[in-house]
Amino acid sequence: MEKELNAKQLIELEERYGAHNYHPLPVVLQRGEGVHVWDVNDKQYFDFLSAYSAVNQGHCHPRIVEAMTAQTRLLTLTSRAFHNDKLGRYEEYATRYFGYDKLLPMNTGAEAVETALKLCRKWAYEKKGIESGKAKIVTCEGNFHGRTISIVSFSIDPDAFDGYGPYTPGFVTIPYNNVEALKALLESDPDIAGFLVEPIQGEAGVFVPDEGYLKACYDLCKQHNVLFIADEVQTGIARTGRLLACDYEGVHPDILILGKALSGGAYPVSAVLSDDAIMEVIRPGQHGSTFGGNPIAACVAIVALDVVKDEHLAENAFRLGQIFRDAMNRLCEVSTVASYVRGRGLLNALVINNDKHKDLAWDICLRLAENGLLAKPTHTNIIRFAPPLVITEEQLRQCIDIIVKTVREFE
Ligand code: IF1
Repeated sequence: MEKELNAKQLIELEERYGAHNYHPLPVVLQRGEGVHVWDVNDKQYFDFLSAYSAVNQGHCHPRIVEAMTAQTRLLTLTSRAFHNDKLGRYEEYATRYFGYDKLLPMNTGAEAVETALKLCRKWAYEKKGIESGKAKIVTCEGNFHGRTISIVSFSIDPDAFDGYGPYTPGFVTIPYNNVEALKALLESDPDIAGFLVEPIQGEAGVFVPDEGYLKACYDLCKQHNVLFIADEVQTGIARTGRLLACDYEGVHPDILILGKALSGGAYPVSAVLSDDAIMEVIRPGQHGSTFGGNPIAACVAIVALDVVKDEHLAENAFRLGQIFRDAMNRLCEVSTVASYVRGRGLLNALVINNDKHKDLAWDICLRLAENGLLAKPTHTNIIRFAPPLVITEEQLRQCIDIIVKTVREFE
C-alpha cells in the first residue's frame, strides 16, 4: 500500500520532481463527481473551472466511465496501421452530429489546430492555386489556440511565445472583433488561405464579439475563397448555450476544430471536421498520430456527445448562464471589487478591479476555495467561471451566494 501523503507533501513532490510550468492553486484533488471535486482532506468543492471546459458533462460521468472502462478491457490501441471496429462508427456519428462529410481524429486541441492549419495550407496550394509556400492564415490578436511552436508563433502574449523562436512564418494577425480589418486584408492580399478564429476568446478573458461579427467574417471568407476555421475547443460542445458558439450566428465553419469536452474530460480526444472538397487534400501517409482514432477515444466521444443531447446541456447552459450573469451584474452594481461580467451560456468571466491590489483576483480565488468553490484567474484580474453544464439551478444559486459572499469580504 502506498504511503499516505498529505496535501503539503504531495505539492512538495510536484515542486521537487515536476517541471514548474504551472502555478496551481494550493488545492490537491483526489475525486470528482458531477459538479463536485474533493481534495485529499475530503473537502468538497464546486468545480467552476471544469478543466477549462473539458468536463462539460460533469466529472466521471457514469456513462462515459462505463464506455471507457469496457473498451479498455477489449482493445486500447492498434495505431492506424490497421482498422478497429469503433473508429468508423464514431466518424459516422460525429460527422452526422455536426453536419460534415469527414472527421480527422487527433488527441489534443493543439494537435487539432495544427491539423487544421496543415489542411488549410494544403487546400490553398492544391485547390485555391496559391503558389507553394506562400499561403497565409489570418489569426486574431488575443488568440489562444494551444502551445506548439507554430501556434505560439502567432500569439501576441509574450508568456506564450517569448524564448521559443525562431517562429513559424505564414500568419497575419488582425484585431479581434474587427470586420473591417479582415475585409481590408482579404481585398489586398490574394495569398490568404484561411481565417482562424475563436467564436469567443476564452483565455483572453471571455471576450464575446459583437453580434454579427462571425457571420460577417464568414461572408467575407466566402467572397474571397478563404477558409473560415473555427476553434471551438473551448466554446464548443454546449459550453456557450448552443452546441457550437458559431450556431448563435448560423455560421457553419469550413473547418471545425473540437477538443476538451469531446471526451467529457475522460480522455484526450480532439477532431477536425470538414467536407470532402477540403479533407481530400490529405492523402494516406500525409498526416496522422499514434493515438489518433484509437478505439477508446471513439467510444468515449460517442457517449460524451450523446450525453450532451440526452441531458440537454446546451439548453441548461443557456438558461443558467442568464441567471448567473444577472446575479453577477447585480453584484457589480454595488461592488467596488467586481467591475463587470461577460460571457455566454456557462462560459463567463468576472472582471475584478485590482487597482488597489494587483493580486486581488488570485486572493479572491484562494478565499473562494476556502468557501468551497474552485475558480482561477486568467490575465491577473479576470476570474473565469465555467462549471460543468450538468449543474442544477439550485446548485448554481448556491454558488452565486458563495461568489457574492466571498467578493463582498474584499470590499
Ligand atoms: C494550458 C484556456 C489556456 C483552447 C483553445 C486550443 C486549445 C485550447 C480555444 C489547445 C486550450 C487550455 C490549455 C491550458 C489551459 C487552457 C486555456 F484557454 F482554456 F484557458 F491555456 F488559455 N484552442 N486551452 O482554449 O488545446 O492542446 O490544451 O488540448 O495550456 O494551460 P490543448
